[in-house]
Amino acid sequence: MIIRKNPNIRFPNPDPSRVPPGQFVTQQWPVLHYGHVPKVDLATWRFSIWGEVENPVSWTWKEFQALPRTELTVDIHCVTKWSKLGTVWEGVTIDDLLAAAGLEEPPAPYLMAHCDGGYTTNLPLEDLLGGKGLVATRFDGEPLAPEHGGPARLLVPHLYFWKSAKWVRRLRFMEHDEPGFWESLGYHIYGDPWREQRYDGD
Ligand SMILES: Nc1nc2c(c(=O)[nH]1)N[C@H]1C(S)=C(S)[C@@H](COP(=O)(O)O)O[C@H]1N2
Ligand SMILES: [Mo]
Repeated sequence: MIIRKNPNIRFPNPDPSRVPPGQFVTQQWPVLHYGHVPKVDLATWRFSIWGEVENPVSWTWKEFQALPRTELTVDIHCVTKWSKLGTVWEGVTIDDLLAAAGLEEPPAPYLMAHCDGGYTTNLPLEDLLGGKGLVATRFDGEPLAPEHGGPARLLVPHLYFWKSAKWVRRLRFMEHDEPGFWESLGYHIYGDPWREQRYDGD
């Protein structure tokens, strides 16, 4: 028997209404990132909200586990053209995070996600509210694997997957949009897969 690890295996009969233009469906889960998988020590791990907020807040791993948790089943779409349907995640919604931080009003319209290892990606806050964004710590009922961003990654499934920052540690609120890592290197500032916003100018 041949075990195929190739993410490019195509599955011919996905529901076409769930597959954005130019994407193919895979049942594999490719591991893609710039640089190395960081070593993360949960004893010193903190998750923080800072930037344009009155009172920056941070949670220890234990405190973070005590926040309200949400399960989300979603399709994910990578700009390298693979899509994976029906992925099951668990974590803390950005709504619940902001509420736990005592922020009743959205503090600023944009934010930058900062990760262990230095990766960044920018997002309008609007795209994370209303249950659309999660700080995910579990996948398929298991702790999120380090190569997929564990202990915690951002999950913003309606945008290309580079916006779903692995090893996320800080959300920095900003008055004005700024490009993150890939956005500074020619990728689209917003990244809507349904409008094929892959590169700057798309
Ligand atoms: N910290 C960090 N997060 C990251 C990246 C990265 O390089 N560093 N790459 C992004 C890109 S381009 C993709 S496609 C997805 C891949 O996630 P996966 O390895 O879980 O499939 O992670 C995103 N999040
Ligand atoms: Mo990507």
